[in-house]
Amino acid sequence: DYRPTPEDKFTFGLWTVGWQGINTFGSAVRPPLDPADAVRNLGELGAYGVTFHDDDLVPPGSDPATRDSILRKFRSVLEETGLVVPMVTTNLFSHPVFRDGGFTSNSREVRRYALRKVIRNIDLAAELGAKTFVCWGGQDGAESEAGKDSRAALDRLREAFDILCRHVREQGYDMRFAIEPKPNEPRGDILLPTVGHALAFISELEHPEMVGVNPEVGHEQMAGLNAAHGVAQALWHGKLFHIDLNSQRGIKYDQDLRFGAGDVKEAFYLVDLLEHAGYTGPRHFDFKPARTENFDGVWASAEACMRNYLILKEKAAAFRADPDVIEARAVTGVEELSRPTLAPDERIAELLSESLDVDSAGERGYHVERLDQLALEHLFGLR
Ligand code: 3MF
Ligand code: MG
Ligand code: MG
Ligand code: MG
Repeated sequence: DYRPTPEDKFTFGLWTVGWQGINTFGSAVRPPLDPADAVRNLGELGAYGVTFHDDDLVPPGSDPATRDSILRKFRSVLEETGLVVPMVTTNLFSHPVFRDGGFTSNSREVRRYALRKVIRNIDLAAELGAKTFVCWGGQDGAESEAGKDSRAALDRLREAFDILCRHVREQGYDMRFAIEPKPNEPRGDILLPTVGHALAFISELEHPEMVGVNPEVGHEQMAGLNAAHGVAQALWHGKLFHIDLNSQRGIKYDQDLRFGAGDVKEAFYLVDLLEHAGYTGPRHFDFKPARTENFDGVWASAEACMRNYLILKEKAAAFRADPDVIEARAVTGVEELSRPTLAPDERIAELLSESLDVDSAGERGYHVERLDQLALEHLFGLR
C-alpha cells in the first residue's frame, strides 16, 4: 500500500511543509508551523529525517538563551520521534544584507559575515550528526553584467569553499558539501546555473573530494534540461552527494511541485536511475505545498511525495523485469553500449584494418520507441 518506512530514507526540509505560501504577488495563506509539529507529523507519515536552514529553526537575531532553548526542544522531538538530521543547509538569501549575494557579494564585509554565519551553522550540523552540508547561493548572481565580475565572483566562491573545507578538516568533522545549482530566481542569472557548471567548478577546488552536488529536479528543468541526465552525470563523477526531489511543468518560475506531479515520465526514469545505480543517500523532498491547501493539504502532499516515489520505484522494477521489456532492450542495443569500443588488448592498427558497410549499418532501426511505449504502458497501469 506504498506506506513509507524510515528504511526508504525519505527526508523533508522544515521549509517545505512549513512554507506559508508567500509568493511574489500573494501574502501568507498558512500560519507559521512549529518545527516540533513538522517533525512529529513527518514521523507519523513514515519519514526518515528532517533538514533545515539555520534560520528555519533559530529565527535570525535570537539571543543565545533563546537559541539554546529552541535547540533543546528540537533535539527532544528528534529523540521522541526517532527522526534524524542527515543534512543541514544555510540561508544566505532572505536578509537584505544578502541582496547582492553571500559568498560573492561585492561587499567584502558581507562576504566575511556570510562565512561566519555558515561556519557556525556547520558546527551545529556536526553536533546534530549531519554528514552533508548543502549550499545554495540563491542571491549569488546578477541582473546585469555591469555590476558583477563573474570571474572574480568565481574566485570568491572558490575561496569560500576552500575555507569551509579547511574548517571541516581542522575540526575533524565527517562532513561533505553539496552545491545546489539553479539557473535563475531570485536573481536574473545565478552563478553555477546547472549541474554541469557546478561539477566543472568543483574540480578547481583545493579539496574537490569533499564537495559534490545536490541537484534539484525542477531547477534543471527550469533550464530546459533533462534532470535525469544531470543526475546521471553527477553519479558518473561520483558526485551525487544529495538530491532535491520535486517537480516542475516547463520552463517557468520555480514551481516546487510535489514529486511526480510535473513530468511523470522524467520522474519515472529518474527513480529508475537512482534505484538501478544503487544511490544510498536520502531521498530528500524540496517541494512547496500549493497555496490552495490548508494544513490537511500540506500533509497530504508530503505523503504523496513519498507515495509517488514508492509507486514509481515499483513501476521501474516491474518494467525491468517484464520479459517484453528485456527483449525490447536487447533490440535497442542499450546494453551493448556498456561494452568498451576497443578490446583491452586491441591495437589501433586492428581498428584501422576493419571496415563497415555504412549504408547497411545506416539502415538499422533501434526501436527505442517500442521500448519507451512499454514504459508508458507500465506507467498507465496497463502492464
Ligand atoms: C531554492 C531551493 C532552496 C534550497 C535550500 C537548500 C529554499 O530554490 O531549492 O530551498 O534547496 O536552500 O540548500
Ligand atoms: Mg525549486
Ligand atoms: Mg527551490
Ligand atoms: Mg532545493
